Amino acid sequence: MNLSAAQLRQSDLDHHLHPFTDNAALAVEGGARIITRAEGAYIWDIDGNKILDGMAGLWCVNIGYGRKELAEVASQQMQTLPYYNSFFKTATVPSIQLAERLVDLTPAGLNHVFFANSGSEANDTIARMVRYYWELEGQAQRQIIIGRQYGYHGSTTLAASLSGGHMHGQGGVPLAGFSHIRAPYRFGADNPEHDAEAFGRAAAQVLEEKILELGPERVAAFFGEPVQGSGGMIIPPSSYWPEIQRICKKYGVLLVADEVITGFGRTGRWFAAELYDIQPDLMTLAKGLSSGYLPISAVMVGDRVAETIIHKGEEFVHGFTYSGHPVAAAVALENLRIIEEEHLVENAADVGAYLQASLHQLEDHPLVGEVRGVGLLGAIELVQNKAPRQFFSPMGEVGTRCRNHCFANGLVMRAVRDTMIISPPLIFTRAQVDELIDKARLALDQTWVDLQKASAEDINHARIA
Ligand code: PXG
Repeated sequence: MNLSAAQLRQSDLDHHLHPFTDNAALAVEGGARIITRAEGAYIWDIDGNKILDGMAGLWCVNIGYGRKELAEVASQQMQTLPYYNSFFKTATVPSIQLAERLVDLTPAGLNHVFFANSGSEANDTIARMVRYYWELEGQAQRQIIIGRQYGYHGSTTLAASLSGGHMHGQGGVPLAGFSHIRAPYRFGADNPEHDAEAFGRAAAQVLEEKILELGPERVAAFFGEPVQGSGGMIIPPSSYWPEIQRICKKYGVLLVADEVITGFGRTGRWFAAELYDIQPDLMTLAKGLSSGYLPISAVMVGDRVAETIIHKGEEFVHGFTYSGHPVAAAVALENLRIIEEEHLVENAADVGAYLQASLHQLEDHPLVGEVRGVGLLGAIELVQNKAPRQFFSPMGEVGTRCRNHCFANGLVMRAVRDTMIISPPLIFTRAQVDELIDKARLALDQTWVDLQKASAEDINHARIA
């Protein structure tokens, strides 16, 4: 039986609890937009609307939609060996090949891989691994893990604890053993220092203060996204990461780079660790690893931790049924082949530079306080007043309004608070950047008109009152 769009929408409302969604509000708004197919950088909804996907799904469809090669590889692997695990002294060919490929691609020193199925699971894995590492090193009191405000590392209880305060408060989060420092968010700072580099260093030095406050002998690791994605596209000044690295080294604290968003070409380099010259002890990978075609994630483990776990440890009692799933691993390998052979990292750098230049053209808009970005990541900050910088209050309403206009204009752009976020597939062309900027400008204009109308109505209401 073929259900109509309205029937599907109703069924969705009746039975499907959506992630990160106010399900009651979704019902009031008439239910979900149902996406039915996709090709390249475009998605289509059930009503036939064609929409430019400025978010690559959820920051993950790096090679774009509709690549038949991945479907064929998955089909082949399913027919040969649909499943086997890597527990109990077994392995599968794709998982072995993918581990080697990842060791080759990632920065030097990351020579071991542990597979999971999502970024959240990979980060859970790292938290257990680093605490176990310190136990094996005879420093079992090193248990505290430091994350950052606006950080996002996933939604399991542990990954949400590690994430910033916006993820805390519901369902027993945060767990004990996590601490947080501020983000290098210059545009959002109360008193942004004029000099970006000085601001970056100061934001990093908060880590040293926190380590000293907690006691270095109690701190296991620091987790950071090289660029904070879903926290609002927070791009650190170039002084930030070298200082973080110096501080971690000084106190022996393990440095974890969560490259779930920034990995696999997003910033115009294979990994943002290269861009910022970070030498992480561990690295989290997911999303672009398979371009979202199947769920798979990986923990890259550096020699320091791997040597201890392998040579001093016993059985590491940790793993998932689907760790190193052969079909997901085969699809990931094919995805990496396409990224490499089609020079998509270079395309992200090249079209990314064009995107950054194009975004700057929006700075003259009355709603735009700042644009920023790197590679194929972009952000547009919407403000009530440009100078002095004043955010809207309450935050988030104007961003949501702008996002809704974008959708209606045929563009997916995400809103974080009042920051519009862009993260298109790495196959993006200059023509698609132009299309994105045109649609974004239209949405900004429509949002501006809405705000003028609202304030005119406020004035009229005030007169009547
Ligand atoms: N680390 C980072 C840096 C992420 O961005 C995760 C870990 C968790 O990955 P999984 O696979 O467990 O979801 C993420 C995920 C958004 C949005 O709205 C962002 C993510 C997930 C869902 C929504 O921006 N990032």
